Amino acid sequence: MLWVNLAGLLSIVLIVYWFWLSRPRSKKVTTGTAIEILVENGVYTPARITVGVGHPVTLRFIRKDVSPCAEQVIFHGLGKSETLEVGRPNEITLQVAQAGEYRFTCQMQMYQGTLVVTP
Ligand SMILES: [Cu+2]
Repeated sequence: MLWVNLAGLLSIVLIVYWFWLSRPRSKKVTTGTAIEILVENGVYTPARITVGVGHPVTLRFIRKDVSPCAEQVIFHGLGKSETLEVGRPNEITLQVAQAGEYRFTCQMQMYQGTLVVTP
């Protein structure tokens, strides 16, 4: 009985670990072209995007996840958010004047991404 409980507990820990921590770590560097970001299964792909400071960048969100969880993307520290429609590309253009790392998430912070702005 104890082993069953331990096994159950371990699988919960593994699921939580997988869901929260083992996110794809792809990145992309651009100079002005649009970057396509897939919104599906609780992850943004790519979840890490690198841009140069002061360069305008267009993020094109393709939302495949119909759940309400995915419907908003919020750029923390940039004062920008957008409602994402299913079935059409959602483009957001950003131009960040200060280097640093800016998180972008859904409204519940289940979806997580990072915009890395390099000097
Ligand atoms: Cu969410």
